[in-house]
Amino acid sequence: MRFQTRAIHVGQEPESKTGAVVVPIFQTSTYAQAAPGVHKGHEYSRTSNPTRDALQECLASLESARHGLAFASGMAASSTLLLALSSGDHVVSSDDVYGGTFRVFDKVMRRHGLEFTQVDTSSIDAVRAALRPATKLVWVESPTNPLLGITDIAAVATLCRERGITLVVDNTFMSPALQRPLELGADLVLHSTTKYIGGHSDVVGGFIGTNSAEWHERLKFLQNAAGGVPGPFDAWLTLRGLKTLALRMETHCRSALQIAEWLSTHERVENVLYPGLATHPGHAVHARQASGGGGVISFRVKGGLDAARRVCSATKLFFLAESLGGVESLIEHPAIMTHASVPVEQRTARGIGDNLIRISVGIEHLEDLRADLAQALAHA
Ligand code: P1T
Repeated sequence: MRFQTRAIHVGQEPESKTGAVVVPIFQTSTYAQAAPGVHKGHEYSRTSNPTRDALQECLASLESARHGLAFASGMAASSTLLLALSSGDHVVSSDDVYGGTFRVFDKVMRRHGLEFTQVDTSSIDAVRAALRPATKLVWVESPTNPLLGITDIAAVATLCRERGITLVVDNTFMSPALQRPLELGADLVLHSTTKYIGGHSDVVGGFIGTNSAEWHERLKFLQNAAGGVPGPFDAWLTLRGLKTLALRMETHCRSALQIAEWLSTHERVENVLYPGLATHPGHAVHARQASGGGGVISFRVKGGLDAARRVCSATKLFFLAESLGGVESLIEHPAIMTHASVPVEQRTARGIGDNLIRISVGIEHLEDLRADLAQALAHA
C-alpha cells in the first residue's frame, strides 16, 4: 500500500463489535480481567490503550518503522529517549534545535550526568570531530528549528554506524510525508506530533519510531515506567490528523515556496532561510533526502528588534503564536518566544538575532497570506 492509503488504513480496521469505521476513543484507564493475569491484551492504559495502539501502528508504518511509540508531547518523547542513557554518556546534537530540546539537555539531563556537545551537524567533519568514546547518541534536526539548517542524514548515519552510535532524527519539520529518516539510515525518528502530524493545532503529542527491536523494547519499557503517554482522545485526534497529512503537506510546501521566493525580493527583508530555495546552502542535500521544503520559513527583517516586533504584531491571518505545522498560519519571534531558553550569547552566535522572524505557512489561500505579510512588512 502507498503512503496515502496506509495513512487511512493501517491499524484502522473497522471495530470488531460494531463495525464502526473510525477507531473508537477507548476512554478507559483499566480493563476487566477474567482471572488474575487473564486479559484481552490490555491491563492498564499507561501500559497500552487500543486508540494509542492504532496511532502507533499507523504512524510507524508512515515512517517505514516496524515499531512506534506515542508520547504525551514531543518533549515527553525526547525526555524518555534521554532516560535510556546513563550518567557519563555523551550526546552530540545539532547546535540549532528547538529551544525546549536545548533546555532539557542543558537544564535537566546535564544534572543527571549526561554530557552534550552541540555542533553544526551540516558539517560531517564537525560531527566526526565531536565524537568521543562515551558518545552514545547523535541528535539531528533537519531542517533545524528555527534556522532551517540541513544535515546530510545518510552521511551522518554511515558515520554513526561505523562507530556503533545511535542516530536520532527529529523529523518534526518535515513529517513522514516529506522525509523518512529511517530509510536514510537513522536508528530512531522522533516527532512533535503537535505540529504537521496532528495538523490542526488542537493536540499536543510526540512519537518515536524505530526498526530496532532492542531500542523498541527499551523505549516501550521507559514509556510505561516514566509514564509520558497521550490520553486516548489525544491519540484519536492525532490519528485523525494523519489521514490528511499528505494532502496538507502538498499545500504547505507549494505556498511556502512561493512566499519564500516573494520574501527574498522584498525591500524590507534582509534574508530568507528556506530549504526549498535553490539559494539555500543545504538545498541540494535537502532535495536528495526530502520531497519538499516544508511549511516553515525564517527571515530577517531590516531594522532590528523594533521592526521585527512591529511585523509580528501587525499580521492578522498569521496569528502571533508559538508552534507550527497547523492548518492556520502562525508567526513568531524565536529570540523572545520559542528559543528564549537558549542563552543570548549562544543565540547570537548561531544567528538567532533580534530581527529573526519565523513563520509557519498554513493552508489558507496563498494570496490572502501574501497580502497579510505585505501589509505587516509595511510596518517594519
Ligand atoms: O511541543 P512539543 O510537542 O513538546 O514538541 C517539542 C518539539 C520537539 N521538536 C521540535 C523540532 C519542535 O519544534 C518542538 C516544539 N516546537 C515548538 C513549540 C515551536 O514553536 O518551535
